[in-house]
Amino acid sequence: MDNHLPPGPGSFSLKSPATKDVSREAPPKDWPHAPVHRLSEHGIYFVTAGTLHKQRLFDTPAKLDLLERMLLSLAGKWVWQLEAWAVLANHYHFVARGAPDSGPMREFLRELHSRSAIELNRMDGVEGRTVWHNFRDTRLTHQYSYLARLNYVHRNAVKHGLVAVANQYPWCSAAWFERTASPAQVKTIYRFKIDQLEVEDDF
Ligand code: NI
Repeated sequence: MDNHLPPGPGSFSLKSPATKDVSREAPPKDWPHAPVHRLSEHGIYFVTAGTLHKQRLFDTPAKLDLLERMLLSLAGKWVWQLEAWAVLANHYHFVARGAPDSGPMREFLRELHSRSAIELNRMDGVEGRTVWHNFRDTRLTHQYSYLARLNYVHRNAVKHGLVAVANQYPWCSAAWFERTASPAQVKTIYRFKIDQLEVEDDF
């Protein structure tokens, strides 16, 4: 036998290509349009929602990705333009601008909470676990309070001690804002004092 002969065509097989279950991946990141920074007659809302008992349920990058992407894509579906957002392990905040064809905020949040809970429970292999506790939405009617809350949300990861500089936190709007807004807008917003704001944020 000559061991140096190549193997016959029937003696080897190609590895089957790796299959990827895309249904298990978070939806693509659906970036909002550039921020506007004027009050809107259709309403601008500041929303905070927390998990039940403030449990840190979104405690991995994949779970934070899931929640952030669902927030961004459902905001698009319900026609709420996100201007600032921060997604953390046990709560989130956002500022969203309404338009004439925006759907009801409560319906948008209901769908976000129900779909994110189902998907998170599936990832964790648990059934029927309550994920969300409540939410608070405030309509912003004064320019100062609106702009200060934009800054508050962009920088929320810093407030919670997760990063030193807001744009280092991947699941918030800071890096997007710095990339999308004009340098003057960024400067103006980041200058707003936020330590005096009364925001429920003891998460
Ligand atoms: Ni917070």
